[in-house]
Amino acid sequence: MLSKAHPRYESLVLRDKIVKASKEGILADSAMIAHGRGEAFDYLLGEKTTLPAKRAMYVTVAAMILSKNPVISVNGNTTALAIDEIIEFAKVIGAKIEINLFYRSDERVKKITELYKSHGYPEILGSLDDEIMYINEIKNPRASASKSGIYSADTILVPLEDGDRAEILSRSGKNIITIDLNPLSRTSKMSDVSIVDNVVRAIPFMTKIAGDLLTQDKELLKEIIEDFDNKTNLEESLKLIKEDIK
Ligand code: PTJ
Repeated sequence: MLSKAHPRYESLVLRDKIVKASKEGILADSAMIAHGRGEAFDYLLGEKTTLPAKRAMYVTVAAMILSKNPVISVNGNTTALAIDEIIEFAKVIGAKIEINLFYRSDERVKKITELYKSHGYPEILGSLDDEIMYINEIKNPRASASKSGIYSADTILVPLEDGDRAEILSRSGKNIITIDLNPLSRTSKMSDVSIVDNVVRAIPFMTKIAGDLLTQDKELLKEIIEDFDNKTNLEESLKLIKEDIK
């Protein structure tokens, strides 16, 4: 039993979720390595949501509201860390959720599908019985996507993504938004909007923002998007890390 008095309580709770999900067969074998890398960057960011991250989240929510078919792509880690928060955000923002795994196996897809169902989300895409297509006609598991989800989406939120897939998606002409604690990752650099924050803080924060932005004029939402420059925003995140180290 973890003590709330422990100075690293919140971080330990996340580790606990990852360990549990790993034992249940939800995660990829290398999921803990990915989590550890995320932890290291979160530590350098002071384990808080920074101003550039908030800015990117306003842009994300505005873009998702204005999109015709926004989709949230989920993998093992995202599911283990924030399944309920993702379902809530998807419902508030009117997005679909699609399972998309880097290390895809029928067994993991089945388990993750069942998990979403048991958390009250039966309409999950990317399941074994879903119709799968190939983005840019690339016959490679990286490019596979649900016909009514990522394949036809105009905006895709891809938390904790790997660089290869972000690159394929980015070349498809869709709006690609990532949540990645590493501002130097290929995914962060390839995406149109990169939220440098922990997925467990970012998703609930965006649900809150959505409550506000859904009531706003569409022109204002367009302005929020037009004023944003991802490269400059990523540089600001890096600058914050450097200042923190000093
Ligand atoms: O479930 P699967 O099969 O799709 O596999 C998922 C992983 C994450 C194992 C796979 O996509 C992978 O290997 O990813 P990478 O290449 O290790 O990239 C993961 C990125 O997510 C890294 O840049 C980490 O810094 C970042 N990251 C890790 N934990 C978090 C995070 N970003 C935001 N929030 C986190 N909690």
